[in-house]
Amino acid sequence: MSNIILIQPKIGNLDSVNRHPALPLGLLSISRYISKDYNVKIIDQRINKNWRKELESELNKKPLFIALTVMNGPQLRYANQISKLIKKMSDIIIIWGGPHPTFYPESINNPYVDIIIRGEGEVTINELAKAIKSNTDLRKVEGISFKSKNDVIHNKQRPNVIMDSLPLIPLDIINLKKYIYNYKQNGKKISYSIFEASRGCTNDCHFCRNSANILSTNWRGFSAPNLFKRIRRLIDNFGINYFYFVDDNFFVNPNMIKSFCERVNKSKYKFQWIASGTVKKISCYSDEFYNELSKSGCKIIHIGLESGSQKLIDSMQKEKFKLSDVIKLNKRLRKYGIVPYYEILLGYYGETLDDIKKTIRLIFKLIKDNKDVQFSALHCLSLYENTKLYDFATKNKLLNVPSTNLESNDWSKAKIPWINKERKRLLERLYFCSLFIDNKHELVDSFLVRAFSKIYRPIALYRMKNLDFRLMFEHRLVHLQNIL
Ligand code: B12
Repeated sequence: MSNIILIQPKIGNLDSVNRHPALPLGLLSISRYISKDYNVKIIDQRINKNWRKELESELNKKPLFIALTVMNGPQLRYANQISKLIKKMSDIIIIWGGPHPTFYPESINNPYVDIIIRGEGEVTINELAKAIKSNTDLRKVEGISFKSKNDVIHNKQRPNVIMDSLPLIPLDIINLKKYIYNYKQNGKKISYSIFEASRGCTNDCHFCRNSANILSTNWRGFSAPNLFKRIRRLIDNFGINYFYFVDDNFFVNPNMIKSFCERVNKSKYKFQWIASGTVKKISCYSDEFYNELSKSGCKIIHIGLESGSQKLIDSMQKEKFKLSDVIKLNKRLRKYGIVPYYEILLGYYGETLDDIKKTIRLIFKLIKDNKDVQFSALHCLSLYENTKLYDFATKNKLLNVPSTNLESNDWSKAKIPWINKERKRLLERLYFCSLFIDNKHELVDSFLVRAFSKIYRPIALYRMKNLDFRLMFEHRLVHLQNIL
């Protein structure tokens, strides 16, 4: 059997505060088919300090190829470093897959990359492995871009998978324990992991990768029985009892969710879960529905709010909603013990100081109505190539460089071309304070970070409410910046 090496590069500062990095779901997912016919090995740079040694020893065994998962931001920098290192040591084929090459196919021009896989990788990597092994024409493999002599060839896009048709993820190829986060909650042992239930999104936020015209990201999910079966396997075999569904929009199909909750509620299985959705989708559920959700263990819902300015919401989101809907939703969720976690970003095109103040006022109103509420860090948006916002910026000549510097698309930095120095300063200070305005830090491994958060919270709230950043030097604690 040939060997295939898959690499999970580091993410960024997050790695140093969390001892339990997220399950490498992308790589596990693409191993579903290939793990049967090849020896698949995952080298995870986040957890293996000796990854270089491991890589060297695997290279000596002459694998069929090495493939890396790459998202933009700091991970892209690590992926570049690793690929360069491999090219120095060998002539083994290097493949990149994941969100970055998918939404930026130009990454095939990177001198250290031979092939990129665009979009979902499960079927493509299997076909590609067969083609490489049998030395057949790569032009027949849908969903890849590759170099051929002095040319770059972009093959046709592969259609998206039907979720229920996917085999189970091969958990035996990793040491799962390293990815499960165990902690105590009210004296009870919690074993927490990420998982996925659906792909794609129905909203079309102009800053989001789902708005990229380059790929169809139509929404699809597991059916209720299938999702429940996959979850039971993780509970029975690995004792996981807290799931974070990383889907962009879990709440699209009410019938599926209702049926999923009913199954859970009728069964002996008890677990908790977190998922994300849009304001519009979550708001239209009935009280009875929320009751079922809450009984089934739904603890936190991530809600794509994005701004406290109606004008900005209307200009960036397809699914229209009013801010008054959010205030109602906030109170309703409280009744059912479900914590709303609002996703908010700053720096959208056209955002004024007054819009920022509106967002802050809304945050404080939501906290006043529901003390458990949580917020994402108020990071400045990252401008991703090929999104609607990026296209708009290109057409209107707003970009001062031909392409954004994708490597440094880091949440802690305000790096968009249309904000001035003063606004950048404000956004970076707001970002730092927003890390500590609620109790989201409770899930962070580092005791130091948790302790700092508790002490700093009142100061963070004061600074944010009054936009008072006098004598502020604490945001220079860069290692704390990327943690939440
Ligand atoms: C969990 C998660 C994280 C985790 C870690 C993930 C990990 N693997 O270690 C954490 C919280 C650390 C994280 C951090 C960040 N994230 Co994140 N994250 C996610 C999230 C929610 C889920 C990823 C996942 O597991 N999906 C499920 C799997 C099955 O899907 P997948 O990874 O896309 O894999 C499929 C394909 O992409 C492809 N594929 C993936 N890898 C590979 C590899 C090969 C070789 C092949 C062939 C195919 C392939 O095949 C897979 C199956 O079809 C996604 C959003 C999403 N819904 O996917 C964002 C997402 C990946 N994150 C994103 C970003 C930008 C970040 C940050 C860099 C943000 C920032 N600007 O700072 C930060 C880093 C912060 C820091 N400074 O340290 C973006 C990437 C956008 C882009 N164009 O690259 C996403 C898509 C969110 C978004 N909508 O914008 N993230």
